[in-house]
Amino acid sequence: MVPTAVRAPPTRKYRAAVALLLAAALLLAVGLPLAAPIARANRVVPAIEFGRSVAAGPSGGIVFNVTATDAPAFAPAQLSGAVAGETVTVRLYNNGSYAHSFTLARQANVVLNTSWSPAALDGYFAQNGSFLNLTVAPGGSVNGSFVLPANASGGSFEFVSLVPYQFQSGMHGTLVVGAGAPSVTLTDQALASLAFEPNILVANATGYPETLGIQVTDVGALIHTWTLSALANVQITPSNFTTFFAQHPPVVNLQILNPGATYNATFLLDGPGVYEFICEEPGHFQAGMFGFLYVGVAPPAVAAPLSTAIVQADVLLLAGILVLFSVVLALSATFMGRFPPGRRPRHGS
Ligand SMILES: [Cu+2]
Repeated sequence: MVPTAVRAPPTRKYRAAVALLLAAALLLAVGLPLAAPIARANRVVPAIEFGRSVAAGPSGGIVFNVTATDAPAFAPAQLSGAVAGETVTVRLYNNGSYAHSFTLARQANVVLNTSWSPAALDGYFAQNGSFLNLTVAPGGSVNGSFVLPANASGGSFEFVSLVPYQFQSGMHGTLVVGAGAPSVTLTDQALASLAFEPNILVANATGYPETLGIQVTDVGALIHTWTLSALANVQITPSNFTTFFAQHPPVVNLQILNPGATYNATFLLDGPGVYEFICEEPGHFQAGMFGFLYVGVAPPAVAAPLSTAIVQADVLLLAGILVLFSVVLALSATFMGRFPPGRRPRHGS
């Protein structure tokens, strides 16, 4: 089967093949250099710094998110993780249709008697004072802070609702002050580029619940928050985080209000997993201000949803497909050229 005369193959297909090859070359020449900086910007910074027993500053401290319900009850009813000397902030949410109060006794290790009348309960607080006395309207939220005295270490402090008959019906809880400092204090930075660095934090917990510390320095010029999800292994998004945190109050919500300053918080996690943290300032999460805290589980080995390898592989794959098409076209053009042109189906001009 040696062809004696080969009919000239259709040049249109060769032209298409050459065009595809040029497109592939262009894609490689432009796409690969573009992919590198994109990937660099999205890389996960694996540098994790561990510190020990960082004292909470006056601007930091621990934040407890407490929901008052019409049960009536406090959720959670047990608050722990705070240490003596630190600033305690309570963010009180009311998801019911009655007013509630969060009134925290100053006396350690005193259990108030639920058979007391509302007047007797009021009388107790009038006499002994309270660390905090917040009242929250239906559907509302309110914040309050106080500093735990040094002698509070290891103590239990009861909090109640002073709205008549709510305490008597079970609306009370306990703030347990830890004896020590966090086992691990993680450090993070809020950057001017609207990112946290590192955005992967790792804590090797020894047992649960585990007390951890976070230290965030604002190295940019804007205000931020460092807001940590209370739920492990749940990914939150810029579109759902407001709803999510309304339903699941964050375990830490540091308000980073002074550029250049460092903020601390101590918090408690109930179990291992990956906890997402974000900045709640409008637009910041969307711009990339989020990260993940790995507690008792291994952090991603090579990580990054957009690594150099993945982006460049996309470019290479696309170029490869173009080359393949051009080869097929060229081959078919050569092959088809051996048949009378009349046999080829004709497509539009
Ligand atoms: Cu921010």
